[in-house]
Amino acid sequence: MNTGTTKPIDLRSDTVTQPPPEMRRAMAEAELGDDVYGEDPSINRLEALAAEMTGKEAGLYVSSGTMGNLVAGLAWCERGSEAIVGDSAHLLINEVASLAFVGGVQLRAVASDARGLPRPEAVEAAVRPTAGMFPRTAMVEIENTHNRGGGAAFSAPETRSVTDVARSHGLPVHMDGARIFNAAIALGVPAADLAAPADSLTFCLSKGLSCPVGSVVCGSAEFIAKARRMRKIVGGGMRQGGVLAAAGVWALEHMVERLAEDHANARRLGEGLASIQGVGDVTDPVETNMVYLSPRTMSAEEFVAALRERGVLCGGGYGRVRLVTHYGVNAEDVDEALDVIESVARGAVSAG
Ligand code: TLP
Repeated sequence: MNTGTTKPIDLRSDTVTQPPPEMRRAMAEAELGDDVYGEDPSINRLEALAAEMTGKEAGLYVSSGTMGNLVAGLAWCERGSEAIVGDSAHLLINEVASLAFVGGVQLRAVASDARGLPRPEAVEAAVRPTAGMFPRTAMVEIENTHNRGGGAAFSAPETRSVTDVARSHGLPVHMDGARIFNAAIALGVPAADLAAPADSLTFCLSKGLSCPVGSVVCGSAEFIAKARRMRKIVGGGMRQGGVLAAAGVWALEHMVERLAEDHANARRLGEGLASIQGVGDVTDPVETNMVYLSPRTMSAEEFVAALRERGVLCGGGYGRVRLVTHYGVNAEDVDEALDVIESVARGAVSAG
């Protein structure tokens, strides 16, 4: 039995990434002002760059992806209205019902395909009639890349199959594009092309782009002005937050292209897992930086615990183990993790 790795290999999430030294330097040297007065040059620069790269008019720096999706939802949806989401959306499952809690917005979950895209016919059927007794449908939400969908990267035509339905009812679309740059690199297109079918999007700086914190909401100038008020309501005024935003500027300039390495490492991991006899079902094809494994011989929780004991960290639940590649993991780490996984899988097979 493989007794473990020489150092912990953390495949739980790309949120565990540490800022590179040059990014820390950019943070230390950032020009600062009071963002609530609109005077922080580093935040203003980040917001302008984010808007340009996503093809939107304006941007808004927020502390997290959860805050970004919340303030966007609050800007689109009034209390007592309803937002349509796919039934495996991060917003529905992993954001502590924030829109319901803070905004009084009801989420209506609709069937999605295996990669997480809401089915257009399910979205069509979920739009409420305008009669007095119904909640008003106020927004449709989609996710790209899709976390529970195995890191699926949706092309603009795929996304449009859903957003066209929203548009035919005059509904705005918010895109949870936490990993939109992973999608753009995987598909070989600008992020702006993928964001185009949506009216607004949130993307994260503190995942594969390796910033310590932060996300940006992008959309029309009018929408961002509303979202800015909502950010203030939830206590998200940034003051001298430029010390953090400078990391985001540096990341957008230097960390986007390298996401291809994470994708290559994830493919290596997926192929390695698929070649381990009896380990279970593995994401195929691996589209971006995530690999899911449904272990055959033990529960996901047992699998995660057995790997953790041997220095490989990953996440697990609902019968699946998630492994995510990122800036802190290289090809040798992937190979070392595969050795550990093979040994755990072999141990379980011979014990069973
Ligand atoms: N996702 C985290 C966990 O919450 C599951 C992760 O490790 O993947 N949208 C998507 C698609 C996300 O994956 C996440 C974070 C968020 C939004 C929220 O971002 P944060 O954590 O910055 O609030």
